[in-house]
Amino acid sequence: MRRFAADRARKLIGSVQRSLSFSSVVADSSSSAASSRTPPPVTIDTINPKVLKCEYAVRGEIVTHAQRLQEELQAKSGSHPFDEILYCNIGNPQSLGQQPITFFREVLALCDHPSILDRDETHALFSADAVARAWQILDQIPGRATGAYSHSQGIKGLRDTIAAGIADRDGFPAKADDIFLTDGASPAVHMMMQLLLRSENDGILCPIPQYPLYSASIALHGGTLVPYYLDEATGWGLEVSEVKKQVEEARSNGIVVRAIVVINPGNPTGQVLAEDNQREIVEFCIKEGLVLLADEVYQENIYVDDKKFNSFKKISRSMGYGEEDITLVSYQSVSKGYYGECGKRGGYMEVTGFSADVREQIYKVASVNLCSNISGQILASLVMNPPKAGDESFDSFSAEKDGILSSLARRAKTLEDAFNSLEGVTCNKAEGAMYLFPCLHLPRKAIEAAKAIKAAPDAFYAHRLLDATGIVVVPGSGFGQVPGTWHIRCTILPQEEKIPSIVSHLTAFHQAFMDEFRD
Ligand code: DCS
Repeated sequence: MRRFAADRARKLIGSVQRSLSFSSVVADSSSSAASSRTPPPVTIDTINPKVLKCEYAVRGEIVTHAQRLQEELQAKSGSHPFDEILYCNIGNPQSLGQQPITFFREVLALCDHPSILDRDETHALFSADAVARAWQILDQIPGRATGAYSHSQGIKGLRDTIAAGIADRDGFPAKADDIFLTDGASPAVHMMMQLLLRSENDGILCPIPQYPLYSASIALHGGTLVPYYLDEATGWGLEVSEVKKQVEEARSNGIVVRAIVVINPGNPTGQVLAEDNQREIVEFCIKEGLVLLADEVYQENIYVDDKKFNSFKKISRSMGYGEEDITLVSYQSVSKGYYGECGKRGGYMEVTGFSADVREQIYKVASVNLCSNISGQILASLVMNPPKAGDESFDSFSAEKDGILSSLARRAKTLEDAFNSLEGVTCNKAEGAMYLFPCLHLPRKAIEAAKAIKAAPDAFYAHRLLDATGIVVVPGSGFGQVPGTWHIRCTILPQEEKIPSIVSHLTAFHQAFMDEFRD
């Protein structure tokens, strides 16, 4: 991970130096220009070092390479041994053909163009409950102005709807005042890091492997990532004894551990936490005085019958703990679930257990960004309050939702089986979320070949896979992993009809790779 950053930084430095020497050649031919030339105001050496330190592998170097291959394919078909690039690097369902939920889009369209709400044709084209919902939402927006800035926490009526949806989900009350609507979950994560991290002596516990938004935002906000390792042997289990050990070690190194990130269901690891395990984590946070940052964006993505999503708020309240006992942030997003509306940028965080003066500061930070986009806000209210039995759209909505989720479950299982059938590959079940994270037991010669070109072995494998098949996956080194182990992350999102050909290409590639490097 670090080596790639350094390589990239060196490349950037190289290109800046090249452009500098070019300008000095030009300058040499015109001495008056040379004398007026001032050094560039920004160089790679003078930008914020926290920016240099920050990495985000999901859209990293391998994706840049894939985009280059795609351009080459477009310029000359047949230039590579595949017809298309399959982006399995990112959880972006609609980019791979997943269709949006009709009811959600109907409401969005009507809210954005309310002048059609009263037209006869509208009632023929849109479902009655979508029309009714659009009116209801517009009535909650001052002046029905969807193009106006809203309250910095988001439109109050939408937050009421979301709070009611959370209460329905959990069986415990939720308040609109606790909801901050954001442009996806990412800005909400940044906001909390900004609030918590005062210096590099402040640490945030993060699972390893983790979704690199966390390592990136901790780096950008100048804190320290305190890792706790998930146990691959027990299906990426979260052992509180491991977390405790890491907290103690961090504290002995002078780090003030402020919060723990728990991603449930897990990214990239796909595990769904058991209720008992969640109780232990809640107890641990209370005992150690940690903020619990619960990333619950995959709450609708569960693929196994024996596991169920439970929010940390529900777990802590059901243990009898109230706001005064535990400080909890829950993130939700419109990007995931069965809706997959990543590009609409909607989401929220529910913050509970902060004192009034700290809450004011969170509000102040939110207000600096004015507000999140209104379509994203509307969508967040829709995903937390979808059509109910008896509504006109209910049957078609349920068919769309169940169709997407059951297909994702089948794709997860087929790809899991495919990885497990490869020589030297073991893959835990994706109980939830959108990814598989198989472990590659690579031959010694492959590891040496990777080292010879200064690449991490899993990055080397991922590059070879891309060059041979057009399949883009992310090397495990982008998420963190136990040193000496190698993984790749592959989404389960390609459309179902493409899965058999992905499996056969993957299998053929892997066999050839193993044959090439067999010890
Ligand atoms: N939290 C987790 C666990 C995520 O996986 C993601 C996105 C986010 C937060 C932020 O998403 P939004 O800002 O869109 O709400 N997942 C990335 C990933 O791993 N692939 O695609 C994006």
